[in-house]
Amino acid sequence: MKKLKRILIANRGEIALRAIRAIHKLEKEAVCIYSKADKEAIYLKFADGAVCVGPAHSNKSYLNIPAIITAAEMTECDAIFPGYGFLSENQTFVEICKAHNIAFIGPSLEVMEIMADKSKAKEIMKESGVPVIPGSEGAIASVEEAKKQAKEVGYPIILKAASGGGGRGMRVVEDEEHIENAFLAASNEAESAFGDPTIYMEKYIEKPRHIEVQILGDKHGNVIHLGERDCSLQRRHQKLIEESPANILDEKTRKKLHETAVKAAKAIGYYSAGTIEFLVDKNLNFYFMEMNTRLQVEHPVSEMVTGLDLVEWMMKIEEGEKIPSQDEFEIKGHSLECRILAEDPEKFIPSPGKIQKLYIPGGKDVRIDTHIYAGYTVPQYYDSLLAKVITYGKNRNEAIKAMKEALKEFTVEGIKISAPFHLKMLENKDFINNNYDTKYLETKGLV
Ligand code: MV4
Repeated sequence: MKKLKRILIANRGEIALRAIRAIHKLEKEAVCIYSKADKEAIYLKFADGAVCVGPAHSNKSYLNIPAIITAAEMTECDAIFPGYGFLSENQTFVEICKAHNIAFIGPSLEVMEIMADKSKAKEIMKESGVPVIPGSEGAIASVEEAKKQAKEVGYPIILKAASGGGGRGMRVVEDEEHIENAFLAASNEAESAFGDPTIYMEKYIEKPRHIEVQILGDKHGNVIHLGERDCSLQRRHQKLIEESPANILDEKTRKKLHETAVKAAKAIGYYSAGTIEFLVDKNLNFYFMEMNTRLQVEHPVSEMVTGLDLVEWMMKIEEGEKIPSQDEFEIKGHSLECRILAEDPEKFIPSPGKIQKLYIPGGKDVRIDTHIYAGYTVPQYYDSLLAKVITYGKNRNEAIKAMKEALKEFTVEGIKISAPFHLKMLENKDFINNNYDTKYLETKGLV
């Protein structure tokens, strides 16, 4: 496998800048793509090249495969880094990169295929000895079958789209009376959202925690974990605060969770960075939910507690380098991430526009990943992530304290940001006591 010289970043915003930094650290060149709406992005000046790939709408720019491949070829890039979102889990894109002799910095097409079908992924995990949530064996063909299976599984059940993610095509069903409508609605929703009406069924886990394990695999069959993240504080499937480690776990469960994640990744021959998501019930039983075959927004908290640079490793893994062994690094301390959005903190509606005044916090235990600057206009076309504030401490309390200080300092004038909401959560007794679940914000009427 050959060394990469120039890498095209097929993304925008904070993750594009994050990638430029990793690429330069490895003494390679970075080429950015950008849409017309992003032509004022400051990170384009930090890159070694920048190519406009189309108008604002992402279908015509950041998702425009022919334009992106052309940009890579014109600038003689030997690899593409996809970041998260956009084309990061697009199998067609991976195939086209391959056909053009451009390396895709991510996992193999084969594992992406397996994990894209949630129902199939579950079957493979079950066969590999990974605990899965009890439910239907594969897809459910009809309302009659749904009724029959639900009787066996026991209500409440949850219907999920095989091609789903992010909660679309999902229905919780309390009793037989409601299953017909729920099944048809879920199937319709799945068809229109993903072009695939396939539905499968699971026992519904009440008030779960969402805990995921960061893994890293290389092309020599080695897999390591970088500990777990607790991402339970969400609003409509959007994560708001993430942290590592998950303090609700005891040492024994944590060890078992890590071993299970490594076993799962090894079973499919996974390489690159990936995340195995688990649902954890009240009794700390954990179950495989799905695997994300990409870098995630919240990867910095895992970097903070391990000292490893995930983006750097994704590139080195692509080049064929061996990853460090599990005992070559320690997992220590505690890290928290708040996603600062261009959003009204009370009404949760987007707040694009021009940043008139800006102060970005700092300090020894504070890391800020952001692409914004004073005078920057936040475009309305993309997701509203402005900055990730990541803090570190010896323990959870210290990380929370550092976060409160950082958020109080964070000053943005001209548009609204979500920081006041985050600050409120950091003062919330249930959050402080780690006593919440994935439905907390909705249940408590906090959103
Ligand atoms: C579940 C569940 C309860 N029981 N599955 C939501 C997103 C999708 N990836 C899976 N999800 C869930 N699956 C069973 N069997 C509850 C959720 C869920 C959830 C999970 C993680 C984080 C936030 C969530 C919010 C609502 C529902």
